Amino acid sequence: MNTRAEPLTGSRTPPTEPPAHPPSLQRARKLALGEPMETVYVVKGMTCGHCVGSVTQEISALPGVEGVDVALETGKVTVKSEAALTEDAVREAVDEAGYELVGVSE
Ligand SMILES: [Cu+2]
Repeated sequence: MNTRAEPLTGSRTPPTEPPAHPPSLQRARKLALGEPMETVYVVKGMTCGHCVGSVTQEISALPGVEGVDVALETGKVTVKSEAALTEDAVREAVDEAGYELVGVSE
């Protein structure tokens, strides 16, 4: 068998190159800083949305914190941060809000 996939006089596909994808600045920044961390803390004493707001505000003010999510029923506070936070720093923030940090949840 001597078949050619492309006829010699046929139309050739134009040489289009896929656009280069330079890594975005955001991605480069993420790589430099490492993966963001997520830690779940347990806070005692929160009873309503106002408590949640206070704790969220205080922890959000810590350097490197990217997000705070409070589950009022369980007292669990999920903190997203660029790097590991010290428990002391979080304890201080929770204390500042008027509540007690019980510890870190698994
Ligand atoms: Cu409250």
